[in-house]
This record gives sequence, structure tokens and C-alpha cells, in this order.
Amino acid sequence: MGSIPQSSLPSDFVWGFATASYQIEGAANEDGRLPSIWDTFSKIPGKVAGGGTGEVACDSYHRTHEDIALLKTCGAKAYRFSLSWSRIIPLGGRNDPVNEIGLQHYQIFIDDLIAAGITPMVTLYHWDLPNELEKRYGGLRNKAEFVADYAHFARVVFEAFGSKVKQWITFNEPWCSSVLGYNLGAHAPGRTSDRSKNPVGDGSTEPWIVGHNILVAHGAAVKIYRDEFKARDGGEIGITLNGDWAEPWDPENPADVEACDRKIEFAISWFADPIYHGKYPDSMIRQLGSRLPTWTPEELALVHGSNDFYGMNHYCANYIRAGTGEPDPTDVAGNLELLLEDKNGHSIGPITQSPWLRPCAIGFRKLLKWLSDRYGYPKIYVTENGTSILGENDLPMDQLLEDDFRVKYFRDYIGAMADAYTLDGVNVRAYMAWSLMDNFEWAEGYETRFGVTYIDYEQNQKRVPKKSAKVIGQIFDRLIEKV
Ligand code: GBH
Repeated sequence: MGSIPQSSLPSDFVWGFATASYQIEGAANEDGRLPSIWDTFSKIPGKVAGGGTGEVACDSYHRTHEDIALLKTCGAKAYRFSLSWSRIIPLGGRNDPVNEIGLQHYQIFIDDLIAAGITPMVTLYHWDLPNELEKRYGGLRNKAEFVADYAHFARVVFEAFGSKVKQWITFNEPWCSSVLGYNLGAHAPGRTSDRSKNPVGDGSTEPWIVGHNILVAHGAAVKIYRDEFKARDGGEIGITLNGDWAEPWDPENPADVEACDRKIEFAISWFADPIYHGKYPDSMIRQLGSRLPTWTPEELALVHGSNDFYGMNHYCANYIRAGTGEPDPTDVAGNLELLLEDKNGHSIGPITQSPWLRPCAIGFRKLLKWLSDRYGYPKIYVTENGTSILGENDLPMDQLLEDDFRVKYFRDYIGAMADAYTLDGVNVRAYMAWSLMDNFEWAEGYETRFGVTYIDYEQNQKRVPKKSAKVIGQIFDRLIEKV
């Protein structure tokens, strides 16, 4: 011991936990809040496992003090949470009334966090669009209306909280909004070409339109922040993108090797290339042709260079097998297959409760390096990372609280991140674990748990920290350099 060179993290490294409004708040019909597209979508039978909705969720709207106490127990330095647009502007639009009670709720929460020594990191949009905007003009599909309404919402919250919040995230995972919402139809508003799921939607065009519109809305919010608030408030703003690592299904096959980059381009560079390089990736232009929107000079001026930091959500890795033949018009992956086992039947990682998630920590280090190379070593904030556990929901309480699988996940992943910082020169500066507590896991309902805190949905949303809640602080304590 002691003689092995150890990777580390810088002394000012910030770590904490992440959540999202619709997944934890509940109080869906209180204090003037009106429905979001997730309230509507989750009520449709068959859309959410077990028929769950966010109506009560973790009841965090009423339990901000308990949540802050949890953060303190864990030793967290920061907390990433999202705002419910439907609480702040219940109908959503730029000419609709602002709900002062909604603003006040977050005002008090932010003050309480800061008083507890916890830095707020605020996401403006984590998938819960005010439902009225979907009804009124087709929500995210309507560029002119959506961008104007989002920009207005952004200005309202910058104005209200800008003196206290120094880290802003415009959108969480636009890939998910676009693909899950408009191609697979698995998330709100559930549009898809699959007529067994929805009578409306065109999965071959809408995801690309929606993705483009989100980028423009992001750029518009960033411009407002930089022009009107940054000098006064001194904060920073960026977008959070999801993306997992890719390994070739058959490393001997050049087509599979090449498909790995293409996979990441379709998942991440779709959004990151316009922001950092001012264009869509060639691989996407080649496959999608005129279905991929083109940039007007005005839009590009908003989007190109619009990140003060790169927000990175990362969970796992996949094996990638190149497609043969022509891709289907509804293909969003880049003419390739995502697999959990390679050519020899070797699994990328252990099975979890989430069918898409198998841990592979080295992939985190590799993706941090891949992104840094492609985007010029930007400052990276990891805004989500975490895991579910196979069968966790069915375990007796005492076993459930000993979440050693999750503990190992965090040890391995945070260690891989420290290696990327120390050995690869990656400029990673913050890390938010997903999630502070078990919560509404979207289409997976409440059966899949991601929390370091157990929520007892039967016992009045009682919170009980799991082992991982205590261990994360120790992991960072060991890795962060002492001044
Ligand atoms: C995050 O997304 C979300 O930001 C967060 O709200 C959520 O609770 C957390 O993950 C845990 O899931 O099998 O084709 O449907 C993570 C990124 C990308 C993971 C899409 C699931 C499913 C692909 N997600 N993926 S598919």
C-alpha cells in the first residue's frame, strides 16, 4: 500500500446527487401546478409499468427539509435538481400567467440548500413540458412557438434565481426527448410510427425535428443568460447529453469497429457537434439526408459555442454490431445493433434491473477521453451516473439497504473518472450520482430503483439511506486532493 501511484481528483472537485422534478416531487395538482405531458402520458393504461404516475412520487414537494437533511448526511457538496415548468408557468406559454407560489417554492428550496452549504445545480427542462403547450401547438415539434416559450421560461427563472444559482442546465438528455418521445413512443408524448402504440407520429422525421428545435431553444436560453444575466450573476450554463460507451461486437470486423464511432455520433454528437463544431456529424447527414434539418445562420449563431461546460450523463456500455443492408427509415441508431453480449457470448457487464444497463466502468474512462478529444478538452460536469440492481424491489428491507452492487458500481465508475482526470488529462470537475433517492423511473414506474436512499412507497414515502449513501462520500474523500 502507498507505493502504487493513485489517481486523484482536483481539490475543488464538486460532487453530489441528482434528481428530476417529475420523478420526485409529487403534489401534481397543488398550489396552481397544472399537468405536464408526463401527467397525461402516465395516465394512459399500459404506458408505465405497474400503472405508476408522478402524482405522489417521493412527495419531495412537501419534504424539501428531509431531502436536504439526506444530502447533508451523505456529505454532498452539490445537488442537481430540475424545475417543474408547470409549477412556474402552469400553462407554459410566454403570454400565460406566472405562478408566484411555484416560484416561491423553489426560491425557498434554493435558499435552504445554500444555508445547508449545498450548491444548487438547476436543470430547466427534464422532460416535463406543460401539457397545454403540447395541446396548443404540438409542443417540441413547433419550432417558433416552443423556442419562444422556452426562452421566456428561461428568462423568468434566471431573473428569479440567478443571484443564487451559478450552474444552469438548459435541457436534460435531448436524445431521450427526441427518440423515446417521438420515435419509440416509450416516453411522453409517446409519438411513433409504431401504430400498435399510437395512431399518430412519424418516427422517421419527428425525432430529428424535435432534436433540432431543442438545440435552438437551448441556444436561445444561453444567449439570454449571457446577454442579460451572466455579467451580473457570474454563473455558467450548458446542456446535459446522455451517452454510453461502445465496444465492437466483433473487434476483428472493421465494420463493427467503425460502427462504434457512428453509434456515439448518433447518440451524442447529434447535439454536441452543432454546439462545439457548428454542424451535424457527417455520418448522420449521410444516412438521414433531407430528414435532418439544416441550420440557418441565425440558429447556428445561437447554438455554436453555446456550452460553458459539457454536462455528461453516463451509465453503461454496449457491444455494437454494424448493420448490413439499408437502414429502415425509422432507424435512429446509425444502422447498427446495440447488444449486451459480444460475438463470443461474453457479457459487457453484470445484469441489472434495467434491461439496457450493464455496468462497464472502463467505458466511462474511454468515453470521457473520446469526448475530450472530439470537443477540445471542455470542462465536463458529470450530471448523472448510477445503477439499478436486479431484483432490488423484491428484496427484504435489511438486504435491500446493503446495496453492495451499487457501492461497487460507484467505486468502479468514480475510480475510472479519476483515472481519466489523472492519466488522460480529461477536465472533469463535477460528479452527480443518480439518484439521491428511489423515484419514478419513467416508463419503468416504481419497480426499478436507482436511489442511494430507499423510498418506502407503502409507508408514506419514508426515506432510509442505503449503504451506498454513506460510501460515496468516502470514495470522494480518498480521491480528492487535500489542499
Ligand atoms: C437518465 O437517462 C435520466 O436522465 C433519468 O431521468 C433516469 O431516471 C435515469 O437515466 C435512469 O434511467 O432501451 O432503447 O429504451 C439515462 C439514459 C437513455 C437510459 C435511453 C435508457 C433506454 C434506451 N437513458 N435508455 S431503450
